[in-house]
Amino acid sequence: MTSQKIVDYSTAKEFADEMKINFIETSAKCAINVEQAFLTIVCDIKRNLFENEENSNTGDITHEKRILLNPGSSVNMSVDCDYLFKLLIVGDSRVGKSNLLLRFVEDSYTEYFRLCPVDFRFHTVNVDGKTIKLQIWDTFISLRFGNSLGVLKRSFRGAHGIMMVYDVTDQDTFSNIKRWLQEIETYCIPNACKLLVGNKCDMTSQKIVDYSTAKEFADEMKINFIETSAKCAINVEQAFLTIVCDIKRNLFENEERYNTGDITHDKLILLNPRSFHGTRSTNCCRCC
Ligand SMILES: Nc1nc2c(ncn2[C@@H]2O[C@H](COP(=O)(O)OP(=O)(O)OP(=O)(O)O)[C@@H](O)[C@H]2O)c(=O)[nH]1
Ligand SMILES: [Mg+2]
Repeated sequence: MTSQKIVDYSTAKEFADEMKINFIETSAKCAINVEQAFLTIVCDIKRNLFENEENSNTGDITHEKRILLNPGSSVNMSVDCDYLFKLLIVGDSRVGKSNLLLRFVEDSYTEYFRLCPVDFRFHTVNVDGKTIKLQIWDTFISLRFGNSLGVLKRSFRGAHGIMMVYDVTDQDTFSNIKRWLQEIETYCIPNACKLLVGNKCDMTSQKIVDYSTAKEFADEMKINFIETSAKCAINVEQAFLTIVCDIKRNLFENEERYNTGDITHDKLILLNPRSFHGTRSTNCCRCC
């Protein structure tokens, strides 16, 4: 009812931002944003649940409360894997973040795909005989909106690895990687593994950011770099495996530091859920 509209979007958005709650305009009559509204709150609950589950793992909330939030989880879902890694995919709008996730998790691709501002999928990989469960968070958060950064900040919490994606046909998305790096440095755990991903490499004739420029930048920043195409399934699995191996290497370095007393037990079990659940005895080798 645009002509009769009195409460304008920006007033309501400002209020919602102030109250730190999500906001969406809908039309039940014209089926505008209705599903999106429900999905937004569902994702929020889901994120809340997993944050609580993380807090439960670190002892911040009680076991009873966690079960209340997740009735099917009296047996923690992370026990069936050797490691549980949290990955985050960030980057400017339309660079192909969701499609990279879709390609990796479902081997599919779509021209139009939009998740809630932050959502995640699970995917399990096997690396060197270890079962690694990945909780991969997809975002569509813009650096331009202050409030989104609040959401981003929460998403960054506990992330072991971050994929920073740009579009090889769009210079701005590459230039903004520096800003994404700053956000990561601000909000992420120290030593979180980073991977620079140049997506849409199938669009060779429109390519603007060439491989050597991006590689030089990545080398300078001391991060890994890979070009991918979610559309043509080029290097997508490779990209995810690169960051997984990086995190795993990082973990073992930390485990060594734990053995030499440099790092606390709490930090270690966060990285290795199976050891937390007691299937590994204290004097057992790390391969259990
Ligand atoms: N040619 C080509 N197009 C791609 C590729 N990946 C994604 N696209 C297209 O780029 C557009 C954006 O893809 P998305 O996966 O939705 O991008 P996103 O980064 O998740 O976008 P937001 O969620 O809006 O931030 C869609 O039209 C995709 O079909 C790719 O590898 N090659
Ligand atoms: Mg997306």
